[in-house]
Amino acid sequence: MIRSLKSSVVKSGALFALSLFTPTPAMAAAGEPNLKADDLVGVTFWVISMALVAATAFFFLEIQRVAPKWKTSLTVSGLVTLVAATHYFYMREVWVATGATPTVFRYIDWLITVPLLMVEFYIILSAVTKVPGGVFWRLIIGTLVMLVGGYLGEAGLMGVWPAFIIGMAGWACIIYEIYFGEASKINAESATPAVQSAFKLMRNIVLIGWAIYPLGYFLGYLTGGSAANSANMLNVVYNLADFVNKIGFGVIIWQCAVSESDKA
Ligand SMILES: *C/C=C(C)/C=C/C=C(C)/C=C/C1=C(C)CCCC1(C)C
Repeated sequence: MIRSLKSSVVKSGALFALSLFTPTPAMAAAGEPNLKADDLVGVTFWVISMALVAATAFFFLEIQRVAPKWKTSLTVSGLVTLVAATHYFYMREVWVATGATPTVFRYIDWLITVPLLMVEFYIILSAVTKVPGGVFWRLIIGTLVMLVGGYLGEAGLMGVWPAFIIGMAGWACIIYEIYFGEASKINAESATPAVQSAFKLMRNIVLIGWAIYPLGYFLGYLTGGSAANSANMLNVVYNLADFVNKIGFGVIIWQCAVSESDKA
């Protein structure tokens, strides 16, 4: 009785929170520019923002299904997609209304969501063993170097090539930590089989899924193509990358949490 009451409170809370972030069609009716049929980049902004909303509802609702020590990971996954969905509503408006690349919104989103994703590595290991704080800090510092580098390049505050190299160096630090550093050793030595396989999948996402971002940067700034083509490529590729790396990453954690919880 209490349990079902609690779960319906959780459910209505999650749905209410989502409804706050879902803009009404009135926004489009009030003279805002409409999404054009040939604006494929704009369509990807819409599709991804809705997928992020759905993923957020899913992760939050599934919290009640998993064992207590897995709830935090699912909460963080839901926060990542919630923060991203909210930024996508703004990015989509900028793109549809002006055709400009929403760089500032994009980087504010990344500045919040990428550290949250990094924290997931720390949390899933901490659910099964003791993890030193250094692991956490190395992941966060790598993230900041990567994002600050990218931003300086995209905002025109630095040459696009040197900024790219700084960003790549930050990403390399993260990859080192999760493939060869302390985080990887703790996983290999102390984690349960389900955590180990989730950890490995997650780090493959950071290596392969995340590689889509520097590819987007390259296509957007370093090919010497026309400004319009470059902006289209940049935004489509970043949008696709967010779909894989925010929703896909969350689904892996969800799968791990469910299989570990059902075992108990
Ligand atoms: C949810 C958002 C995510 C997971 C964003 C990830 C962003 C990156 C992995 C960005 C990487 C970049 C480089 C490795 C080089 C410089 C340019 C960046 C910032 C696009």
